[in-house]
Amino acid sequence: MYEHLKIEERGMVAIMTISAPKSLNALNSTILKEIGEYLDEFDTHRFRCLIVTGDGEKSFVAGADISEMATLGPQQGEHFGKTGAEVFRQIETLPCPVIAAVNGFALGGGCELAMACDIRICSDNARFGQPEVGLGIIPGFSGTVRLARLVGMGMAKQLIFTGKNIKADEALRIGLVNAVVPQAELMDKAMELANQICANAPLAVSAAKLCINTEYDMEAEEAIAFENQAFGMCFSTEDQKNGMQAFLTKGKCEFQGK
Ligand code: CO8
Repeated sequence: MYEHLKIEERGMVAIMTISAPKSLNALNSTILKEIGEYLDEFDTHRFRCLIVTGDGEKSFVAGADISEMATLGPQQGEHFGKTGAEVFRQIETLPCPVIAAVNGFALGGGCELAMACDIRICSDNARFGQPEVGLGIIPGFSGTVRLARLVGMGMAKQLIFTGKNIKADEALRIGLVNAVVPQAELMDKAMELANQICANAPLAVSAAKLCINTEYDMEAEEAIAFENQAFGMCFSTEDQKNGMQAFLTKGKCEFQGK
């Protein structure tokens, strides 16, 4: 049992809801620890997709907990940042895809959490931003790393230097989210995406995630070689045999993840 996480399981999809309503789901050390523990235990054989969302209709995550950070010194600040960055990296490297269903404010650490996920969709009331410089700090949960990769250097610098929030439609326009839907439809949309992913061969999806993440930082030659190897590995799976056989016999394959 977690104090600040609600976990739900719908078939092959797990849903992790961050819940700290009094602070608009702001991330404190306890929540970061709980997310880390949940991901450590995450059953990648049973679940083929994880959805991350926030409790309530107002906020996904309104940032790192400012009341916890207010009195930190440099070493403690670095430690807090490192803790968040490590947990977010766990999300990014989880073998199955992770969808952020952003249901409101995704500010500071909340925007950084969404960016650590593979796919972001949001409700029409969502707001994104990196307001840290207005608090005398910088994005510390890898926001300076991931925002530029997602929306380009110029837009990332504008968002981080001004600290201004943007609305859902602007987040869509700059490619920070993949889709905007009415709030009442957010979880249905997230589940629809998740189920589309779950219907595919999980080892192949996982290999594709590893490839995209890893190859991003490689030179082209090295990246292509990495993909070649992963592609070859797919041919050692039963799913590849069954998937291709099903196509050739005009059947449907229920992938087993083997
Ligand atoms: N931390 C702590 N408490 C928060 C936070 C937060 N990030 N956000 C909101 N709360 C609390 C408020 O203090 C308030 O508490 P109370 O009712 O006790 O006064 C409650 O949540 C409700 O908030 P508001 O009354 O402010 O609600 P509004 O609807 O008026 O405003 C906003 C909503 C716009 C979301 C507003 O709350 C806000 O601006 N929040 C702060 C957003 C922010 O600056 N986030 C970035 C934080 S810094 C960060 O995330 C850095 C990440 C990297 C860390 C690296 C470590 C070194």
